[in-house]
Amino acid sequence: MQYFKLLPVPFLMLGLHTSVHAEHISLPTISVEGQTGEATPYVIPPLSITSPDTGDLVKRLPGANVNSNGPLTSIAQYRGLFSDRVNVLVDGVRLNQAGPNRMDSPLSYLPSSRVADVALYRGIAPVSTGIETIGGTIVANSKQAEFGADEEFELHGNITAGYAENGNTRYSGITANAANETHRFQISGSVDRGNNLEFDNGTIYPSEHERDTLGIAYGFQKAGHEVELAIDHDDTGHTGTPALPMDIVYARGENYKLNFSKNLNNGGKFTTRFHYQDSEHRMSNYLFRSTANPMQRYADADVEAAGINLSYNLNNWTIGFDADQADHNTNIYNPNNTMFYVNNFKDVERDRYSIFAEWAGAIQDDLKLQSGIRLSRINMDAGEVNTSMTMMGGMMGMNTTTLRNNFNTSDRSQEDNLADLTFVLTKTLNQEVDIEFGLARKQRSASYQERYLWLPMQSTSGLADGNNHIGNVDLDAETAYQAELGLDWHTAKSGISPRVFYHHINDYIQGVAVPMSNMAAIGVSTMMGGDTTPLQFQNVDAKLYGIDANWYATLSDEWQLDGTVSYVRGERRDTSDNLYRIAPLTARTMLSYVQTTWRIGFEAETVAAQNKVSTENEEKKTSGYALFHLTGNYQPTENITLSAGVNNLFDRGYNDHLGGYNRISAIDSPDLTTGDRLPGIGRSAYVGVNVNW
Ligand SMILES: [Cu+2]
Repeated sequence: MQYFKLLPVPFLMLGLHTSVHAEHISLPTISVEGQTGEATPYVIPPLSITSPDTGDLVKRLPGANVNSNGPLTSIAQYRGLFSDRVNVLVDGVRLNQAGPNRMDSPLSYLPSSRVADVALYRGIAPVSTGIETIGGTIVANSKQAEFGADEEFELHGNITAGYAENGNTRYSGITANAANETHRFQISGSVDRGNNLEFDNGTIYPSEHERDTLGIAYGFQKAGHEVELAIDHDDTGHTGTPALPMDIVYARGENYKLNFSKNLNNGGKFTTRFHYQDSEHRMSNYLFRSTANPMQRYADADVEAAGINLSYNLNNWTIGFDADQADHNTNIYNPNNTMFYVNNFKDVERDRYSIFAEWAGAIQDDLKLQSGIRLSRINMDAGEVNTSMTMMGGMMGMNTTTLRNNFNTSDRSQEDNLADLTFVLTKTLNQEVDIEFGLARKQRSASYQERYLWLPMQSTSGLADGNNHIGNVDLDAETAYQAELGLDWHTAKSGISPRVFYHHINDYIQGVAVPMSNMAAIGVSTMMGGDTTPLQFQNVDAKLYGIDANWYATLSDEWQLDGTVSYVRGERRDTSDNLYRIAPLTARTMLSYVQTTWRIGFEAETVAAQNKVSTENEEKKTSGYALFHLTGNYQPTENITLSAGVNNLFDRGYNDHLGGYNRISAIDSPDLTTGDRLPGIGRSAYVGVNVNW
């Protein structure tokens, strides 16, 4: 019996060998689905884990990538949209960030050693997956115990551990449980440690990390009822974010979940979830950086959030109600001088209330429809702010006073009404070919940073473009019109599922040059970090289009090929500029040699140059590159998988376009130039073990 949704098979296509190899290797569900059309959501098991970062798994989803601001700070990108635009669910919950720069990105809450699977709703995300899904929905799930078959309690578990040479990276995760048919108890935890990472020409400072997690869960099921209570504690310690102005001193907190579901006599199902999050975070500009005493800063941030999801499913219909509330604060201060402070964000509230109805099912034998409507109300507000800088003499005092007064007298209480509509048709042409056609309208309200960043700074949910930004309380919601055309061709031996998409986004929120009339903002920005051309969040118009595909081909009983290719182009429609931080054309191609108990994979990761960069964000171009990775797995027994490999086999030097710029001075980071793009990490040999019991 498989107690974990644990899929030790490190690549997708092994399932094509079901008959040959089924005896020793558990099969990923995906490969079974592979022959009957692609599953929704599209799921991948944790492939060979080579870092503690779950973002490395997300990158393998077609159309997906990650903006990396540090070793644990991966921000999901899907088809050129990222941060608050992508609905990332960790164990079903859209976690909030304590950090105004997304240092504790949602993916950072779930270490790769505890991941059961990551999944993507390709294309248009169903409205049932969440509020504000303009950039799609990505799901990461932790390993979970299943209920047993009878009254007898059984003990099961999983341990995943490994070591990577680059950065002396160590990771380990454990999940242990006792379960019978009615009860299940689970305890899980993880420990991640790593030193500064190396690239072909030296060391990236600071890129060390440390993180611990601990979780307990209890589940009960009887007569069609199921209840689950889960508490997760996370604690990230000193961790570098070289693409940001500060590093992580800590990010820690708790997440509580209470899930309840009931199967009704009429065949329907009622599901509820409550969640509560309490997270706090401290960052510093001198933990890993030489900063003169008077300029030393801490920023303390926190978020407290609570939410509820109710849904009722009967036949083809799902209807639901979702609500959540989040309260954010960030205060910047000098630990050596208690007189200095800035209320970066104070008493910020972002509350969402939403209802939806969705229909999914077959209209005819060969025609499926998935259609939904979601109506949401977003209420936002912020408290009055202040800073000790208003007491300073000269222009600084005058300008900060002006900005403070402008903000405090502005209409900070704002509300948006959002309406999402989706319509996706899938037609089966024959046993091997499905085509998909989708249309949607999706909306997103401004993030709290976009609205309430009142002093020109870089607290921008992880944009990491180096520009000071100021917010804009009057921002309108973004409205995207999305069209999608997909083909899914699948046979036992090979398959491909390309998707072409077009997003037409009105009121896209983007930083544009602060008008010269706002001399206070330009003056403060010039004095704070020397950015004489700060940006202000405004509504502009944008479009994104592209294609992504995943594919597989069986060459023989032993040799297989599979891969993904992702391309997106993002442009402004109101100017001739490009959108910022758009993933370049990327292809992953894996050639595998498979035997019953072992396999070897050789992977090429080829990335094109990105010359289509944002002038507005002063974005730098990057050149293309190819990386080669070697990976191997061996299953000595059914429950043990050993893995080993080498990433970036040829120690190729390269710059990941989504990796940000080096913010560290030459004193602290002698191998790099300040302001240049951060290098990607160099060669890293790794070993890992995965044991189920
Ligand atoms: Cu932070």
